[in-house]
Formats: sequence, structure tokens, C-alpha cells
Amino acid sequence: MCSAPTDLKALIWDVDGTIAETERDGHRLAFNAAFEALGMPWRWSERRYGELLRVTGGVERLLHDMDVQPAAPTALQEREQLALRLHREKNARYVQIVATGGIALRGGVRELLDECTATGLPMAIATTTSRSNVDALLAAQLGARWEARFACVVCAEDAPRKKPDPLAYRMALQRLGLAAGEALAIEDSPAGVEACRAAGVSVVVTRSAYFADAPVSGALATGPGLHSAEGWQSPANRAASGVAGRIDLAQLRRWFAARFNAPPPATDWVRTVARHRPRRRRPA
Ligand code: XBP
Ligand code: MG
Repeated sequence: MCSAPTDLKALIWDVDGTIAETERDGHRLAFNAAFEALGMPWRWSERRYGELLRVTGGVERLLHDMDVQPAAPTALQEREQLALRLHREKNARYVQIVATGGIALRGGVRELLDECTATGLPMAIATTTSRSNVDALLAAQLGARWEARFACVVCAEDAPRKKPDPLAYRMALQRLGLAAGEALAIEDSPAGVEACRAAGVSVVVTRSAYFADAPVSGALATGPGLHSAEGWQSPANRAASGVAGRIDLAQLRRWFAARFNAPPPATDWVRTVARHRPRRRRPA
């Protein structure tokens, strides 16, 4: 037996892949449009982008890929400047896609957001993506005052060490004024789950298109989406698996209450590609 169970005091949302299929329907397309706009001869296929998603952060992903792109500059400084230019262009194009409602919320997300708002459960965002991307997506889907629905929003600019680093989650907890054991996160990726685990935050995994089969370990429950309870598995609480309807707040609370029953997680899946971190965020 562990320490006395605490009630759920906040829900922390990841964005890309969790709230919407932004990687599949937005970021990859926007990266390719940016390559074209800046005259770069390479494009990222769905398959290649799936591999590249192991590297979190758009700039870091670009730098990682430049290692195998013959047309990429050889000097590190030039590469970094190109990556920053491409990333700015990519984000501008991504914002165009989502600002006009081009990417819908995933099934069950709006319902769960509304339930939390209606019952007064504080919510936070902990994401590795840029703030402009979050703002464009959520303003289009939830309205201009979307941010008022969240107690805090932690983006890439706030937490430059990206998932699987726990920084975004630690910052969210600090801003919420909560201990790690009082919050539950919703994630879609192994790197996100790693970040939660490293921060001591319990996590539920709603698998996204790119991580449909990725091994994840240490989650309270894992399933194909919040829209339906079908296909969900919870090592922490088998009795709460396979229930009818969508994954609602009551279900999350049941999994959270059973968190001390979860078996110890297996070995880690992903490690940060630290050597690809740019030295500066902006050209001199
Ligand atoms: C999201 C990311 C981001 C996005 C693109 O990870 O890794 O890099 O792919 O956004 P998570 P930027 O869902 O785990 O937060 O280009 O703004 O980085
Ligand atoms: Mg994600």
C-alpha cells in the first residue's frame, strides 16, 4: 500500500495528437509547404514523418533530418538559421490550416473539456508545440476566449526542454499549485508518457494516428480515443475497462483512484535527441 489516495485536482492536456490530429493533418503538410516555399528540394512522407516524430520540437526535428539531407548546409550555424527560417514558415502555414477550422478536435475531446468546465475541475495544457499553434487551433475550435478555460498553458516557449523531458509538466504543476500526485495527464505519444512519468504525473493515453501501435508503458489506461470506451485497457483497474459510452470524467476519476494498483512500468521507449538542440532560438 502507498500513501493515502488524493482526489483528482486537475486535468493536464497534451495538444498535438491528443486534442486533435495535428501532426497528420497539419504539421507535416505545413513542413512540406515550407520546404517548397524556401526552395528546399526535400519533402517528408507520412512514413518518414512518423519516424521523425521521435524527435520532439519542430526545429529539433528539422535539424535531426538535415543530418541525412544532401542539400542541407554543412556548416552548423547555417543549418540552425535555415531550420529557424523553415520553422517560422511552417508555423505560419500551420496557423493558416487550423485558423480556418481545418483540423477538428478529436472525438470526445469537446465533451470532456465541457465536463471539466461545468464541474469546475481545473485544466492545464502542457505541450511541446509553439504557442502560436495552440492559440490558432483552440481559438478556431473553442472561440477567442479559449484560454480562460485553462488554469495555465505551458508551451514550447515556456518549457524549452521538450518532452520526454518533464519540464512542461513540472511547470504546469507549479502554476496549478499542485503536487504531481494530484493531477492526471492525457497524452498520445511515448515521449509524452515519459515526460509524465518523469514528473510523477499519472497519465492516460489516447492513441493518435502516428502512435497507434507504439509501445507505451506506465499509463493508467490506453485506448484508441476518448470518443468511445471500446478498446481501452487499464492495467490499473481492469474492472473499469470495457465500459460503455465515451471516456468521461467519471471514468478518468475511476482510473485515477486505482493508480496505486498499476504494475511497475517497463523500460523506457524514447530518449531526447539532445545533440540536435539548436544553440540559439533566433539568428544573430
Ligand atoms: C509536439 C511536438 C511539436 C509538434 C510541432 O509534441 O513535438 O514539435 O510536432 O510543433 P507533444 P512545433 O504532442 O508531445 O507536445 O513545430 O511548434 O515544435
Ligand atoms: Mg502529443
